[in-house]
Amino acid sequence: MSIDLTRRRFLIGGTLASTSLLAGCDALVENKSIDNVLQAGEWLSLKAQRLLLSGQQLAREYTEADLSPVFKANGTQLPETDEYKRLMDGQFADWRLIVDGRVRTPLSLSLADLKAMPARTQITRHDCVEGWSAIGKWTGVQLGAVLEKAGLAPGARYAVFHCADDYEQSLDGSGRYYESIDLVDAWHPQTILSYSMNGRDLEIAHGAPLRLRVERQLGYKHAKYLMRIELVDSFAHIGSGRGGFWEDRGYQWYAGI
Ligand SMILES: Nc1nc2c(c(=O)[nH]1)N[C@H]1C(S)=C(S)[C@@H](COP(=O)(O)O)O[C@H]1N2
Ligand SMILES: [Mo]
Repeated sequence: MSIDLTRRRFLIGGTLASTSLLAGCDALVENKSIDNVLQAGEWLSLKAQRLLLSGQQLAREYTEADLSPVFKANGTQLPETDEYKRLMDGQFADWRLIVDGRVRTPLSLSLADLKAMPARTQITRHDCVEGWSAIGKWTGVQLGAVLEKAGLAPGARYAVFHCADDYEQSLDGSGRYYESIDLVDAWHPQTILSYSMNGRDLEIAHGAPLRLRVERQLGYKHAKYLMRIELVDSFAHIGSGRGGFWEDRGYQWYAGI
């Protein structure tokens, strides 16, 4: 068996185990019994172990001095759907992030809900296949924390990010932007749902109100204008079945750098 398969199995096992351990963490707040303390400790080491055993490396992080004076906006810079325009006109007060599919508890989260969760800030370099890079500062909530809230149901293997924009009307008729990552990247500490760039609210051009940062992969994986995260066992039924808008047009699904 390849190392990758072993890793995948470990992670899925770990993820399912974590949902019950997480229930222990919640209970800890109300009831500090020894059982729960042990469970919380186990949960922390599980996360640490997962990171070590999977050989997850962090993408390089930079300093404020490295920030690019100009960060190009690419792809869609203003979604044209009526739904998005309505949400934008209301300053995204009515926007909700849906988390559904193979989860135990489907979620509908407002921007305030996401901002109330622990935040992570990271200064990273974005590399676009079109041949430009830029360093930006991103703040958001770790995707793993959101998925822990929802709890994975059996069969969850990938997180699919459904976006608000139609990038083009071609192929199967729908040019809706979407992307997907596996659970290894979903739980990577630098994989965040970002609502702030360079210390300011995320601009429309960069994916407001919420975009994915998945720092060890190329630019097209960083889905902007997030509307829904769907947990699936396969993405064969979505778009043209290759796991993303650009993957359906020939790009690689795993865009690690
Ligand atoms: N929804 C959506 N997400 C997207 C795109 C897009 O067109 N629509 N373009 C991708 C590409 S190719 C890149 S390089 C980055 C650009 O992000 P930026 O506009 O913040 O520079 O977003 C990615 N995510
Ligand atoms: Mo890109």
